[in-house]
Amino acid sequence: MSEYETILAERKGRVGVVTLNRPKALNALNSQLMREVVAAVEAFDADAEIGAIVVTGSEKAFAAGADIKEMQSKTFAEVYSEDFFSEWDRLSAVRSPIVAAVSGYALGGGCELAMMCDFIIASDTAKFGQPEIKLGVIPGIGGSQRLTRAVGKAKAMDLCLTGRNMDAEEAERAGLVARIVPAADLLDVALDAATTIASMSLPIARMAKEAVNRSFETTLAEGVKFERRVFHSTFATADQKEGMAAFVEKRTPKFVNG
Ligand code: CO8
Repeated sequence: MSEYETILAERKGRVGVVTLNRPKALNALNSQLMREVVAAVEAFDADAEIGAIVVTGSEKAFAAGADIKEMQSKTFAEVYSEDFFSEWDRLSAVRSPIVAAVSGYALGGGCELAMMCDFIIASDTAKFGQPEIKLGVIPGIGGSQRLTRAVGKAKAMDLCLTGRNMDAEEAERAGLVARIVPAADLLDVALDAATTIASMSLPIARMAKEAVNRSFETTLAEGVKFERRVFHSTFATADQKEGMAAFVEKRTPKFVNG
């Protein structure tokens, strides 16, 4: 897909891989990159052959934040009228599971982009932070909300108020990161995880994602009720019959995504 200039988008089997590609700016997230990431991820989401998506950057930087040079001279009226950065919200509406493979810097908008994905696999070199305060702004792509939900108030306040970074170990201990792997293995491990997800029934994987995400938006009792109704609805699919038959018959299931 050569229509993109700031990212690479390629298929690896049933996985769509989006690689941020502005190496000279450490993958800083300018408007063009934002539009291209959203377009590529949405295109993979709409593609029946794709069962999961990986978003990644370079070894040195997943993304060093929103593009400071692009933002520097904007006025309040401009950012307010454009609803600057609101396009990123479209990633939250993507139904396919998205894995973030993070190496090096994931700062500011970079950390926020990683948190918009469904889970983060980090290399042992990864560094996460919300350093916006050092620039005289605050997180603007959901960092103050998603980081707090991921790691709790104490650490979110620490990071947002001091602007310090946390390394991969600290991020994993705090619950931001699902797994840490050696930098050289990062993409392989992320692709492996995404390929495993893509081998499941696509609608059932989407239901699992929807159910987990619901926990952030509702009470426990309502969330459990929602989960149970979705669980019940899995029994209307051929893939539930196939998955359980395959277990009983001691064979690998052949899901039909229906
Ligand atoms: N924006 C633009 N350019 C950047 C950015 C960035 N976020 N980060 C790095 N670059 C550029 C540098 O300017 C430099 O370009 P040049 O060679 O032309 O000078 C190039 O990338 C390489 O960077 P460094 O030379 O600085 O590389 P180092 O290895 O020395 O340092 C760091 C790496 C520590 C990551 C450093 O680059 C850095 O601190 N970057 C900025 C990190 C940051 O503050 N990120 C938060 C940005 S703000 C944000 O994300 C959300 C704002 C929300 C606003 C909401 C509005 C509605």
